[in-house]
Amino acid sequence: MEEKDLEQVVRGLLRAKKAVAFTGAGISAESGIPTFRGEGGVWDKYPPSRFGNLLGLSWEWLVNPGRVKDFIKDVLEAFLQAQPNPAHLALGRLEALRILKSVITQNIDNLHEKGGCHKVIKIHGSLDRARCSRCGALRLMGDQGLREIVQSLGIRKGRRVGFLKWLGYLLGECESCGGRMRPDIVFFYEALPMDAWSQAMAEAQSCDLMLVIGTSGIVYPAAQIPFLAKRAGAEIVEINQEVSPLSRIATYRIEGPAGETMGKLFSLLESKNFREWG
Ligand code: BV8
Ligand code: ZN
Repeated sequence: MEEKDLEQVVRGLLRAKKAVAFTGAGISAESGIPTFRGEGGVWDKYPPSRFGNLLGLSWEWLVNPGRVKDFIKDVLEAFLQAQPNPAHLALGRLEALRILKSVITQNIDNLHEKGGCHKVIKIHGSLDRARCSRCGALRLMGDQGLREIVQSLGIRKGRRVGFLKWLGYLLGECESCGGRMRPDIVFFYEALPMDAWSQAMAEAQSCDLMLVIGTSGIVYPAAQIPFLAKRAGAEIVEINQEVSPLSRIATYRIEGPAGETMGKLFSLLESKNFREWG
């Protein structure tokens, strides 16, 4: 990671009227949440054809319920032990300085919020929320609620019911209409939540700098977001450990781990910021 690139990005951030961040699993990797692709990724152990969509999960549940429980337990335990890393904290500080106006994330963890960001647009949903399949009512489960689910995985003998019905037992009924609750996350082949998606597009089309951090830029429609920003004239700063399909539209590319890079970037900005503006 070249010092001069960092300087350029800091200048860009100080100049920007509206900086927005677009993040993927890579920003949470240093917090111990495995990414999806690449070495040791989630999809290595749990192929997305079976674990990334509801049909696949329902089939796996029929043939191998124990493996589905292991998948849910692994995902929940990684989520529960994770703490924000310097990248999440740097974004929280950039928001506090009113440089960063929002974070659009593909991640379903809550590390941006724990890192101090308030305007977090979660286009693939959130693991700590359940949603009613009938009326759409949301329920925040919090860490305690998720811990109880991990415990009940071990004791609840999943009667031979369908996967979604079993999930409904696990998550309890909707308080508003008694309907079946499901995780408020977007599986493959499911539509993204309209409100979050329209907010994300509006933010992308009105920013003049986008930090694109830790995403492989493979999953659509999410991967369109940086292209929308580019088309609207924004500078694109890609922070990633490797090249991605988004690299070709990057104004600046910083190759390195998000935590270390964003930590360095923020301390440079703080020194430059106060020096210039002090
Ligand atoms: C939809 C939630 C339609 C669940 C996720 C063929 C071509 C194009 C598209 C498609 C196609 N076939 C199907 C599709 C559509 C499909 C899709 O895009 N598939 C891809 C695989 C081709 N998309 C969908 O199905 C979407 N829905 O299209 O619906 C529709 C419309 C109307 C009505 C009905 C239906 C839904 C997509 C959402 C799926 N849900 N997750 C869960 O979490 O289990 S996707 C999953 O992958 C994650 O949520 C994540 O958002 C997404 C992308 O992954 P990344 O975040 O980028 O992570 P990844 O591991 O890939 O990469 C990590 C990156 O970080 C790497 O670049 C790595 O180098 C870097 N890195 C690692 N460590 C670090 C780091 N960088 C910095 N520092 C580090 N330390
Ligand atoms: Zn309901």
